[in-house]
Amino acid sequence: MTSKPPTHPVDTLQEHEDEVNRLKEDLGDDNEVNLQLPRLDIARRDLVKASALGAAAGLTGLSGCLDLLNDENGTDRDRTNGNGVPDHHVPPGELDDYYAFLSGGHSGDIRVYGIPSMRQLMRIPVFNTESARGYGFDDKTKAMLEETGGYTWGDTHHPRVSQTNNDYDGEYVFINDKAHGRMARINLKYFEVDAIIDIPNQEGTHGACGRLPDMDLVYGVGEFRAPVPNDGRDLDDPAAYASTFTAIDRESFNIEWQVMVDGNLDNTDSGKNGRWAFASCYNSEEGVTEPEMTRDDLDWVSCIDTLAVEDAIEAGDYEMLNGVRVVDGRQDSPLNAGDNPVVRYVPCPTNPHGVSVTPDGQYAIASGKLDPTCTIIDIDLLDEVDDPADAVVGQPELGLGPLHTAYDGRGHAYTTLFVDSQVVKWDIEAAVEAEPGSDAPVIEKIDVHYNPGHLIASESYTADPEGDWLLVLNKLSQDRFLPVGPIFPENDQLIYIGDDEAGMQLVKDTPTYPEPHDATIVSADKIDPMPIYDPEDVDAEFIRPEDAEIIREDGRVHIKMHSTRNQFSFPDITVTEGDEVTFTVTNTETQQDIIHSLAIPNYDVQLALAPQDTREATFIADEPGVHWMYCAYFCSALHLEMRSRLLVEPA
Ligand code: RUQ
Ligand code: CUA
Ligand code: CA
Repeated sequence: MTSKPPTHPVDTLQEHEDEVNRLKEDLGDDNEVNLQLPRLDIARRDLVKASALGAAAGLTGLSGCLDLLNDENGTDRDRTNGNGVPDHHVPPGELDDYYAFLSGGHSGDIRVYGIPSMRQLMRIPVFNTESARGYGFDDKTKAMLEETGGYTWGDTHHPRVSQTNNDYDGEYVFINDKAHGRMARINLKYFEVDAIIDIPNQEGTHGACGRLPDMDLVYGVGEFRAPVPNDGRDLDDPAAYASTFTAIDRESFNIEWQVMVDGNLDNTDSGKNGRWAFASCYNSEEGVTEPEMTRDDLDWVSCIDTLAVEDAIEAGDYEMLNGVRVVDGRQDSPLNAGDNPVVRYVPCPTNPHGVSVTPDGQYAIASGKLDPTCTIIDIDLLDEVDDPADAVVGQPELGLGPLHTAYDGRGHAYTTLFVDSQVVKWDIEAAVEAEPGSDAPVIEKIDVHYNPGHLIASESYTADPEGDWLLVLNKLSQDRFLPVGPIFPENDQLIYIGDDEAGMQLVKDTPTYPEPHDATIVSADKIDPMPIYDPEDVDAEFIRPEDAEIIREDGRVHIKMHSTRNQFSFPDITVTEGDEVTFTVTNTETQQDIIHSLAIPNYDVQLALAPQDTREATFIADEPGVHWMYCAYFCSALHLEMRSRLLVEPA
């Protein structure tokens, strides 16, 4: 029952003509429509017109054809106007060069932007519910949220796109939930969450990344120290708390192992060759109050030797806690005594925050936050030095409040300065050569508005960043936008970094709903989403028009139906008060972008159905009366008429 969307503009036009004619026939108009477009030689303008005509008649679906004619997609477009001035304009009808995936913070979602236009293309609900996409309203997504804690929100921070051979493979986005210690996986085939795991033995899953080069493991790190397991023991004994570093299998999404560490874990990144993972620790003091957590001049970066961890597991040197193999990586663990410690604690001033690995895999750079420096760790030295402090090979002074660092692939690092409200561009090798505390490696600084937390450059997390755009996620936006009350939008700013001579150029302010904490920018040609569903990928029964039926059995009613322009299978459905009602609904459309929904007022049901998708909703019919079920997606001229009655008879 799967049928592919039309792939040729002419076929699509023919289909439109036919459908317009059918519709006109239905309406008693017998003047034939002829869209009169020359075969194989279609001007784009005409296609757009034809699309508008189709839309007026309630028929759409030409966007795929426009793609065929728009060969400017991809990242080869010259983004300067010849004078080195960046051109971030993406005219109507043209597509962006990059996807950006931004976290939504305590909105619990992920936002998809086009770069460089900064247009918001989509929001992907993850830990929140979202009626527009029916997420958390159908049985499957409801159960997924229910089984991972039943919370209605989360705090997404660090979206990472899956990689193969140190390059984005466009398959998944992994995203943490700092609030509830969860990790989710978004499948980029459909731009929707396909797995969530509630991580045991870990509170406040903050940093996230995956083991490179192939992201066979996804890492989530625990920011909040707590008793392990957190079951009521050691309530007020902070010395007995711990943080864990968690490794999750990319495909099965089961937890492979955890490492218990001293201090806490904040942000994380992976070395490029799979062995080392890095996590910043701002609470080496193991305090529970701010004065305690900022007491010492030095904290550290926890460098986890993931191969040594796996050796320890192989040798049986682990404890089973809540069903997870936990390796002891604390400083006094016997596993850290020999030549092959599982965790090396590299000292770093003070309360470091972001940590990220350079594209060449040579250095892990931790941003000082309360110290004006970044700390550069030479990854190869971790294996060689006796004292982990000797792996530090540079400590440039950058400015006040360094938080996160991104890369352009030309040897430069870009670090946000939260307190200075600036981004600083600096030379990595120059910083390795310079004396610690020298500001000589600084190339330039640019003001941003205001207080930048996070930043990311195009393809910065790969071995080969593009080095053209830098996205800076600012916390404050006062005076940049029309006031909208005391809760301000935030301000995501786009900076062109593709011209080292001209320097960094701020090109765009973009108000953002609170509140992104990180992003990943991926070349558009590395992501290839499905235009419609493949029913093979949907684990619910596909209901063709002729399959429609209502099955009644012991107080249960199962309604199997389809939806298409402009009706559901049944004009009305009668059930009895108290029945357990299940709807299985397929959108049998084959044209892309024709989405229907099944909204059932008074029962809190709103299923969003893309073409060839099937969703299910189950509820107890406990409110007698007439309930008008309708399609909430404006799908055609007869969209308002696309409704039917749920009649609930009093018991
Ligand atoms: S981190 S505190 Cu997840 Cu810079 Cu936002
Ligand atoms: Cu289908 Cu509106
Ligand atoms: Ca500290």
